[in-house]
Amino acid sequence: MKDQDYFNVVAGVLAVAVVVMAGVLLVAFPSSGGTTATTSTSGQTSYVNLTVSINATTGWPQYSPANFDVSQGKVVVTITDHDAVANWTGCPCAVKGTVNGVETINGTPYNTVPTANVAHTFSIPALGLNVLSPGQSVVSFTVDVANAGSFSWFCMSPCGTGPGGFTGGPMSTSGYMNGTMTVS
Ligand SMILES: [Cu+2]
Repeated sequence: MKDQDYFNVVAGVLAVAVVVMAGVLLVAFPSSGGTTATTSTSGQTSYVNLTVSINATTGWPQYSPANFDVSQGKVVVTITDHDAVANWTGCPCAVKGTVNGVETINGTPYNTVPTANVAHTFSIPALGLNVLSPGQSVVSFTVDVANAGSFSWFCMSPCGTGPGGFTGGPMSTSGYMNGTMTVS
């Protein structure tokens, strides 16, 4: 018998032995309750639906919900923006911090959003996230969140129309153009 043949025979015997041992172990230690695996939270995908609409009492644009919970992993966010079309010349309109660096607006992907209609942004500096939300549109993006924690988001667009001018009203009132995404 050549050395190579001998090696093949030994390898074959070992392979059979491993399979038999695995079977013995399965019989000896059946998993309790039929559960064979636990689900890792890092593999989950969370879905968040936000709307931007005009608050009937204050007349200010408002994200809803402003505060929400997600799981670690991929977070798919959809923003339905009912606010009016608004031009923001010179806006920081590059999409940042999303999966593939894109957001879709009414189904079309963008890396940079035209300034002609950017009513609001959804920005989380701690995650390097910047997403633009044009008025009268549906925006969607995915952000991969590796760590648990509380992440403050806010709108960078000067959309305030109340006391304090463009940085007042909804920009400076909790729950309108700012809030918290809690990741666990
Ligand atoms: Cu805004």
